[in-house]
Amino acid sequence: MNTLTRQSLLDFSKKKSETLILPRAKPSFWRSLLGTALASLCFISATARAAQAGTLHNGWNYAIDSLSDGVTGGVIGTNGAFEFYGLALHENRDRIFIAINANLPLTGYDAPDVTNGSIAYGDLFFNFSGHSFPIASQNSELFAIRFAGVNDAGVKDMGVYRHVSAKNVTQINSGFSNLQEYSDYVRLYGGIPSMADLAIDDPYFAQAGSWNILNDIASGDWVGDITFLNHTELSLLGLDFGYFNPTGSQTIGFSFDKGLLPSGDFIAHLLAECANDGMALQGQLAQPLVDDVKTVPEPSGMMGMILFGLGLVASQWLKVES
Ligand SMILES: [Ca+2]
Ligand SMILES: [Ca+2]
Ligand SMILES: [Ca+2]
Repeated sequence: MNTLTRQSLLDFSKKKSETLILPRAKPSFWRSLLGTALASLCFISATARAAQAGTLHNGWNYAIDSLSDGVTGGVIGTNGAFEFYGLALHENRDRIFIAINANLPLTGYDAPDVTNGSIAYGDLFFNFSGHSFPIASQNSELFAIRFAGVNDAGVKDMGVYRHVSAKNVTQINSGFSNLQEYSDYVRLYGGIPSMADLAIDDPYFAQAGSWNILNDIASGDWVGDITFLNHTELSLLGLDFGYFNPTGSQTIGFSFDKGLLPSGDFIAHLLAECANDGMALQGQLAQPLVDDVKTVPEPSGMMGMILFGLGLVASQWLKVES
Protein backbone atom coordinates (compact mmCIF):
# COMPACT_ATOMS: atom_id res chain seq x y z
CA MET A 1 0.00 0.00 0.00
CA ASN A 2 1.32 3.39 -0.91
CA THR A 3 2.15 5.94 1.75
CA LEU A 4 -1.09 7.28 3.19
CA THR A 5 -1.20 11.02 2.52
CA ARG A 6 -3.23 13.60 4.42
CA GLN A 7 -5.63 13.75 1.48
CA SER A 8 -6.29 10.03 1.65
CA LEU A 9 -6.84 10.38 5.42
CA LEU A 10 -9.43 13.02 4.66
CA ASP A 11 -10.95 10.75 2.00
CA PHE A 12 -11.23 8.03 4.60
CA SER A 13 -12.91 10.53 6.88
CA LYS A 14 -15.51 11.31 4.20
CA LYS A 15 -16.08 7.60 3.64
CA LYS A 16 -16.62 6.92 7.33
CA SER A 17 -20.38 7.13 7.09
CA GLU A 18 -20.42 4.89 4.02
CA THR A 19 -18.39 2.32 5.93
CA LEU A 20 -20.89 2.32 8.77
CA ILE A 21 -23.97 1.85 6.57
CA LEU A 22 -22.68 -1.03 4.43
CA PRO A 23 -25.37 -3.69 3.86
CA ARG A 24 -25.29 -6.24 6.62
CA ALA A 25 -26.50 -9.21 4.54
CA LYS A 26 -23.08 -10.86 4.38
CA PRO A 27 -20.90 -9.54 7.17
CA SER A 28 -17.44 -10.81 6.61
CA PHE A 29 -14.41 -11.05 8.77
CA TRP A 30 -12.52 -8.95 6.19
CA ARG A 31 -15.10 -6.22 6.15
CA SER A 32 -15.51 -5.89 9.88
CA LEU A 33 -11.77 -5.76 10.52
CA LEU A 34 -11.23 -3.30 7.70
CA GLY A 35 -14.13 -1.20 9.02
CA THR A 36 -12.56 -1.13 12.48
CA ALA A 37 -9.23 -0.06 11.03
CA LEU A 38 -10.87 2.66 8.92
CA ALA A 39 -12.93 3.93 11.85
CA SER A 40 -9.73 4.22 13.90
CA LEU A 41 -8.07 6.20 11.13
CA CYS A 42 -11.13 8.44 10.86
CA PHE A 43 -10.99 9.09 14.57
CA ILE A 44 -7.33 10.16 14.28
CA SER A 45 -8.20 12.41 11.36
CA ALA A 46 -11.30 13.95 12.94
CA THR A 47 -9.66 14.71 16.28
CA ALA A 48 -6.70 16.32 14.51
CA ARG A 49 -8.92 18.98 12.96
CA ALA A 50 -10.85 21.23 15.30
CA ALA A 51 -13.98 22.92 14.00
CA GLN A 52 -14.21 26.70 13.96
CA ALA A 53 -17.06 28.50 15.59
CA GLY A 54 -18.62 31.65 14.21
CA THR A 55 -19.92 32.95 10.89
CA LEU A 56 -18.06 30.96 8.26
CA HIS A 57 -17.85 31.85 4.58
CA ASN A 58 -15.20 30.72 2.07
CA GLY A 59 -13.00 29.42 4.90
CA TRP A 60 -12.99 32.71 6.85
CA ASN A 61 -14.56 33.23 10.28
CA TYR A 62 -16.30 36.64 10.27
CA ALA A 63 -17.47 38.98 13.01
CA ILE A 64 -19.84 41.46 11.39
CA ASP A 65 -20.35 44.70 13.30
CA SER A 66 -23.19 47.21 13.52
CA LEU A 67 -23.00 49.79 10.73
CA SER A 68 -24.42 52.49 12.98
CA ASP A 69 -22.03 52.53 15.94
CA GLY A 70 -18.97 54.37 14.67
CA VAL A 71 -18.72 57.82 16.29
CA THR A 72 -17.08 60.67 14.39
CA GLY A 73 -18.06 63.74 16.37
CA GLY A 74 -21.81 64.07 15.91
CA VAL A 75 -21.82 61.70 12.92
CA ILE A 76 -22.84 58.12 13.67
CA GLY A 77 -22.46 55.43 11.02
CA THR A 78 -20.98 54.84 7.59
CA ASN A 79 -20.48 58.52 6.72
CA GLY A 80 -17.92 58.79 9.52
CA ALA A 81 -14.22 57.85 9.62
CA PHE A 82 -14.63 55.63 12.66
CA GLU A 83 -17.21 53.16 11.41
CA PHE A 84 -15.93 49.57 11.71
CA TYR A 85 -17.67 46.97 9.51
CA GLY A 86 -16.08 43.60 10.19
CA LEU A 87 -13.19 41.49 11.43
CA ALA A 88 -12.27 38.12 9.92
CA LEU A 89 -9.82 35.28 10.50
CA HIS A 90 -8.62 32.48 8.26
CA GLU A 91 -6.05 29.79 9.05
CA ASN A 92 -4.17 27.23 7.00
CA ARG A 93 -1.64 24.70 8.28
CA ASP A 94 1.13 27.30 8.68
CA ARG A 95 -0.35 30.80 8.93
CA ILE A 96 -3.14 32.82 10.50
CA PHE A 97 -4.67 35.55 8.35
CA ILE A 98 -6.51 38.58 9.74
CA ALA A 99 -8.65 41.05 7.80
CA ILE A 100 -10.31 44.24 9.01
CA ASN A 101 -12.89 46.23 7.08
CA ALA A 102 -13.61 49.79 8.24
CA ASN A 103 -13.49 53.42 7.20
CA LEU A 104 -10.44 54.16 9.37
CA PRO A 105 -7.11 54.15 7.45
CA LEU A 106 -4.12 52.24 8.85
CA THR A 107 -2.42 55.61 9.39
CA GLY A 108 -5.25 56.71 11.69
CA TYR A 109 -7.40 59.82 11.80
CA ASP A 110 -5.40 63.05 11.79
CA ALA A 111 -5.84 64.84 15.11
CA PRO A 112 -2.95 67.22 15.89
CA ASP A 113 -4.03 67.73 19.50
CA VAL A 114 -3.76 64.07 20.54
CA THR A 115 -0.78 61.80 21.27
CA ASN A 116 1.23 60.93 18.16
CA GLY A 117 -0.96 63.32 16.10
CA SER A 118 -3.54 60.70 15.20
CA ILE A 119 -6.36 58.61 16.57
CA ALA A 120 -5.46 55.21 15.20
CA TYR A 121 -6.40 51.57 15.61
CA GLY A 122 -5.75 50.10 19.01
CA ASP A 123 -4.10 46.68 19.10
CA LEU A 124 -5.77 43.38 18.24
CA PHE A 125 -6.03 41.27 21.39
CA PHE A 126 -6.45 37.48 21.62
CA ASN A 127 -7.62 35.92 24.87
CA PHE A 128 -7.44 32.12 25.23
CA SER A 129 -7.56 32.18 29.04
CA GLY A 130 -11.33 31.96 29.58
CA HIS A 131 -11.05 34.98 31.89
CA SER A 132 -12.70 38.34 31.29
CA PHE A 133 -10.59 40.88 29.45
CA PRO A 134 -9.64 43.00 32.50
CA ILE A 135 -8.60 39.91 34.49
CA ALA A 136 -6.61 38.42 31.59
CA SER A 137 -4.89 41.79 31.17
CA GLN A 138 -4.13 42.01 34.87
CA ASN A 139 -2.61 38.50 34.71
CA SER A 140 -0.61 39.37 31.55
CA GLU A 141 -2.09 36.29 29.88
CA LEU A 142 -3.22 38.01 26.67
CA PHE A 143 -1.76 37.71 23.20
CA ALA A 144 -1.85 40.79 20.95
CA ILE A 145 -0.87 42.00 17.52
CA ARG A 146 0.43 45.52 16.98
CA PHE A 147 -0.38 46.23 13.32
CA ALA A 148 -0.90 50.02 13.44
CA GLY A 149 2.58 51.49 13.74
CA VAL A 150 1.30 54.99 14.57
CA ASN A 151 -0.68 54.05 17.67
CA ASP A 152 0.22 54.73 21.30
CA ALA A 153 1.08 51.17 22.40
CA GLY A 154 3.63 50.73 25.17
CA VAL A 155 5.72 48.47 22.91
CA LYS A 156 7.60 49.72 19.87
CA ASP A 157 7.80 46.97 17.26
CA MET A 158 4.98 45.77 15.06
CA GLY A 159 4.17 42.08 15.36
CA VAL A 160 2.80 39.41 17.65
CA TYR A 161 3.19 39.60 21.43
CA ARG A 162 2.46 37.26 24.33
CA HIS A 163 2.33 37.78 28.11
CA VAL A 164 0.45 40.96 27.28
CA SER A 165 -1.24 43.46 29.57
CA ALA A 166 -3.39 46.22 28.11
CA LYS A 167 -3.75 49.92 28.91
CA ASN A 168 -6.20 52.75 28.37
CA VAL A 169 -5.40 55.23 25.62
CA THR A 170 -8.86 56.75 25.14
CA GLN A 171 -7.92 59.48 27.62
CA ILE A 172 -5.09 60.72 25.37
CA ASN A 173 -7.09 60.23 22.13
CA SER A 174 -10.21 62.36 22.73
CA GLY A 175 -12.13 59.20 23.54
CA PHE A 176 -14.76 57.74 25.82
CA SER A 177 -14.03 57.06 29.48
CA ASN A 178 -15.94 53.79 29.62
CA LEU A 179 -18.05 51.52 27.41
CA GLN A 180 -21.32 52.57 29.03
CA GLU A 181 -20.62 56.18 28.08
CA TYR A 182 -19.89 55.08 24.48
CA SER A 183 -23.07 53.04 24.08
CA ASP A 184 -25.24 55.78 25.64
CA TYR A 185 -23.78 58.26 23.15
CA VAL A 186 -24.43 55.96 20.14
CA ARG A 187 -28.04 55.36 21.23
CA LEU A 188 -28.57 59.09 21.79
CA TYR A 189 -27.72 59.67 18.12
CA GLY A 190 -29.96 56.83 16.92
CA GLY A 191 -27.30 54.17 16.39
CA ILE A 192 -27.09 50.58 17.60
CA PRO A 193 -23.92 49.89 19.63
CA SER A 194 -22.35 46.46 19.17
CA MET A 195 -19.09 44.59 19.59
CA ALA A 196 -19.89 42.33 16.59
CA ASP A 197 -19.77 38.75 18.00
CA LEU A 198 -20.34 40.12 21.54
CA ALA A 199 -23.08 42.43 22.80
CA ILE A 200 -21.86 45.89 23.74
CA ASP A 201 -22.75 45.24 27.40
CA ASP A 202 -21.17 41.76 27.53
CA PRO A 203 -19.50 41.29 30.95
CA TYR A 204 -16.33 40.23 29.12
CA PHE A 205 -15.55 43.98 29.14
CA ALA A 206 -15.66 46.45 32.02
CA GLN A 207 -18.68 48.72 31.49
CA ALA A 208 -18.73 51.58 33.99
CA GLY A 209 -15.69 53.22 35.58
CA SER A 210 -13.18 55.89 34.77
CA TRP A 211 -10.82 55.57 31.79
CA ASN A 212 -10.95 51.80 32.01
CA ILE A 213 -11.31 50.93 28.32
CA LEU A 214 -8.08 48.98 27.69
CA ASN A 215 -7.30 49.29 24.00
CA ASP A 216 -3.52 49.32 23.42
CA ILE A 217 -0.73 47.01 24.55
CA ALA A 218 0.85 48.20 27.81
CA SER A 219 3.58 45.57 27.88
CA GLY A 220 4.35 42.17 26.40
CA ASP A 221 7.02 39.94 24.88
CA TRP A 222 7.51 40.21 21.12
CA VAL A 223 7.45 36.75 19.51
CA GLY A 224 7.19 37.30 15.74
CA ASP A 225 6.57 39.46 12.69
CA ILE A 226 3.41 40.11 10.72
CA THR A 227 3.25 40.32 6.92
CA PHE A 228 0.76 42.71 5.33
CA LEU A 229 -1.44 41.43 2.50
CA ASN A 230 -2.78 43.43 -0.43
CA HIS A 231 -6.34 43.23 -1.76
CA THR A 232 -5.45 40.73 -4.48
CA GLU A 233 -3.80 38.38 -2.01
CA LEU A 234 -6.79 38.63 0.33
CA SER A 235 -9.23 37.92 -2.50
CA LEU A 236 -7.21 34.89 -3.59
CA LEU A 237 -7.52 33.61 -0.03
CA GLY A 238 -11.31 33.86 -0.36
CA LEU A 239 -11.90 37.02 1.71
CA ASP A 240 -15.31 38.49 0.88
CA PHE A 241 -16.69 41.08 3.32
CA GLY A 242 -19.18 42.15 0.63
CA TYR A 243 -21.04 38.84 1.10
CA PHE A 244 -22.43 40.20 4.38
CA ASN A 245 -22.72 43.98 4.04
CA PRO A 246 -21.78 47.04 2.12
CA THR A 247 -18.10 47.51 2.88
CA GLY A 248 -16.00 50.31 4.31
CA SER A 249 -13.35 52.23 2.41
CA GLN A 250 -10.42 50.37 4.02
CA THR A 251 -9.52 46.68 4.05
CA ILE A 252 -6.42 45.88 6.09
CA GLY A 253 -4.95 42.38 6.04
CA PHE A 254 -1.93 40.65 7.53
CA SER A 255 -0.71 37.19 8.41
CA PHE A 256 1.64 35.59 10.93
CA ASP A 257 3.07 32.21 11.86
CA LYS A 258 0.44 29.93 13.36
CA GLY A 259 2.86 28.68 16.00
CA LEU A 260 2.84 32.12 17.68
CA LEU A 261 -0.66 31.56 19.10
CA PRO A 262 -2.03 28.63 21.09
CA SER A 263 -4.86 26.45 19.79
CA GLY A 264 -8.38 26.38 21.23
CA ASP A 265 -11.23 28.78 21.94
CA PHE A 266 -10.51 32.49 21.91
CA ILE A 267 -12.08 35.93 21.94
CA ALA A 268 -10.25 38.49 19.79
CA HIS A 269 -11.13 42.17 19.74
CA LEU A 270 -10.06 45.54 18.49
CA LEU A 271 -11.07 49.10 19.41
CA ALA A 272 -10.22 52.47 17.95
CA GLU A 273 -7.86 54.44 20.22
CA CYS A 274 -10.76 56.71 21.14
CA ALA A 275 -13.13 53.69 21.49
CA ASN A 276 -15.38 55.29 18.87
CA ASP A 277 -15.99 51.79 17.54
CA GLY A 278 -14.87 48.26 18.31
CA MET A 279 -15.52 44.67 17.37
CA ALA A 280 -14.91 41.22 18.83
CA LEU A 281 -14.54 37.85 17.10
CA GLN A 282 -15.18 34.50 18.76
CA GLY A 283 -13.49 31.43 17.32
CA GLN A 284 -11.30 28.42 17.73
CA LEU A 285 -7.83 27.79 16.36
CA ALA A 286 -7.09 24.25 15.19
CA GLN A 287 -4.51 21.81 16.47
CA PRO A 288 -1.70 20.91 14.06
CA LEU A 289 -2.68 18.24 11.53
CA VAL A 290 -1.78 14.64 12.37
CA ASP A 291 0.52 14.12 9.37
CA ASP A 292 2.85 16.80 10.70
CA VAL A 293 4.06 14.19 13.21
CA LYS A 294 6.40 11.79 11.42
CA THR A 295 7.86 9.95 14.39
CA VAL A 296 4.74 8.04 15.48
CA PRO A 297 3.87 4.77 13.69
CA GLU A 298 2.29 5.67 10.39
CA PRO A 299 -1.32 4.61 9.84
CA SER A 300 -0.30 3.43 6.35
CA GLY A 301 2.26 1.08 7.90
CA MET A 302 -0.31 -0.23 10.39
CA MET A 303 -2.87 -0.75 7.62
CA GLY A 304 -0.29 -2.53 5.46
CA MET A 305 0.61 -4.89 8.31
CA ILE A 306 -3.06 -5.63 9.04
CA LEU A 307 -3.83 -6.36 5.38
CA PHE A 308 -0.70 -8.50 5.00
CA GLY A 309 -1.66 -10.48 8.11
CA LEU A 310 -5.21 -10.94 6.85
CA GLY A 311 -3.89 -12.16 3.51
CA LEU A 312 -1.80 -14.83 5.27
CA VAL A 313 -4.74 -15.96 7.42
CA ALA A 314 -7.04 -16.08 4.39
CA SER A 315 -4.58 -18.06 2.28
CA GLN A 316 -4.14 -20.62 5.08
CA TRP A 317 -7.90 -20.76 5.52
CA LEU A 318 -8.50 -21.36 1.80
CA LYS A 319 -5.86 -24.16 1.79
CA VAL A 320 -7.66 -25.89 4.70
CA GLU A 321 -11.09 -25.47 2.97
CA SER A 322 -9.80 -26.97 -0.29
CA1 LIG B 1 -19.41 49.51 13.50
CA1 LIG C 1 -2.99 58.30 19.05
CA1 LIG D 1 -18.85 48.13 17.03
